Amino acid sequence: MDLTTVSGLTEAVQAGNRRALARVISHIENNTELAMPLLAALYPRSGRAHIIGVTGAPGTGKSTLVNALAGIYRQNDLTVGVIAIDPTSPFSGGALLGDRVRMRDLAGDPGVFIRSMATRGSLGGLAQATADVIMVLDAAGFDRIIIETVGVGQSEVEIASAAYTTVVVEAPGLGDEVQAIKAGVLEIADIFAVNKADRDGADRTVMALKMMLNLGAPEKFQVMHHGRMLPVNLPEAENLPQGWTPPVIKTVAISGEGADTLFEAIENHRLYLEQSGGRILRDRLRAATELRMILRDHLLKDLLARTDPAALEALVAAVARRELDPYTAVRQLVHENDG
Ligand SMILES: Nc1nc2c(ncn2[C@@H]2O[C@H](COP(=O)(O)OP(=O)(O)OP(=O)(O)O)[C@@H](O)[C@H]2O)c(=O)[nH]1
Ligand SMILES: [Mg+2]
Repeated sequence: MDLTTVSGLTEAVQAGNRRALARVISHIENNTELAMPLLAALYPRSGRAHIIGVTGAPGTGKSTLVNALAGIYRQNDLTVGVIAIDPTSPFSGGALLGDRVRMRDLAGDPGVFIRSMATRGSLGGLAQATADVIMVLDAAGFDRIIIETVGVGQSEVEIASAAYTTVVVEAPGLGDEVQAIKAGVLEIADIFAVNKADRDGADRTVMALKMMLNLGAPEKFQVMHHGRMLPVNLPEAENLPQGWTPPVIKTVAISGEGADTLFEAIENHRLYLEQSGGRILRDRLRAATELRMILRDHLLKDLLARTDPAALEALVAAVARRELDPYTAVRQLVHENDG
């Protein structure tokens, strides 16, 4: 197969060719001329994978947990793609994870594909590149795709919005749970994992989370899941059953304890989404998020390409000198480029 052409690469990716997969991802990350035709060719082949987001504060054990989860998926004959978005992730450094033996098993296993993506470039850029790589892994036939992100900032929420099931990882003694709720964790969590349950305080963290969930009318969050930042009108949202309360699961990622329960919870959530129509709603939300992301990027690039750099510079200077407010400056920019 010719791995230099769009059709050759597309075919090879679908046939499970690893080298082709790595090449396609490089094209996307480097935004080469082949990137867009490749994405266009692969998109219709995607849409089958279940996408799982794993997020939480630094050092809570996300990578170790993802590793344990991937092992369980393999035991269940399901293939797994892992995308780690974090420069400090052990996945990127090539360092071995907690369970060395299992990791070595995963490393040589064609049913697992691990890729890390650096948090470089603009926020929208990374979120978009991540969405593209997820789509490629999906088209390549991976049954489950796990994305690891750190924290719950806006960019992470954007990245996490690509997931159908979001697992928020907490660890005992790592910061104040109330703080985590403020950061918007309740809105995005479908499942909580309280990792490092071999340490003191895990039960307290579990109780605190359960209390928050009772206070927080979770069914409301479930319906608008990821949609809070996305004011789209979706009639489906009104007909959705509201039956999911995020389970709180204790895990010890280094030994794999509790990972099977987490696996079951994820699969239960997947079934819940399918049976309740939630998957269709999330597909609409994902499409809306992605369209907006690409549109924003496209319009900005397009406008900047048509703008005289000197004129832009003059506007920037005028705003800096307070002779012009930024809103008027933008209106001038947009109108000057009309027609
Ligand atoms: N005691 C204990 N340590 C754990 C557990 N899970 C992970 N660790 C350790 O915690 C440290 C961080 O684990 P990682 O898996 O790298 O955590 P992470 O959340 O991916 O970290 P970042 O990606 O840097 O945010 C490592 O030293 C792990 O061995 C656990 O269940 N119990
Ligand atoms: Mg990590």
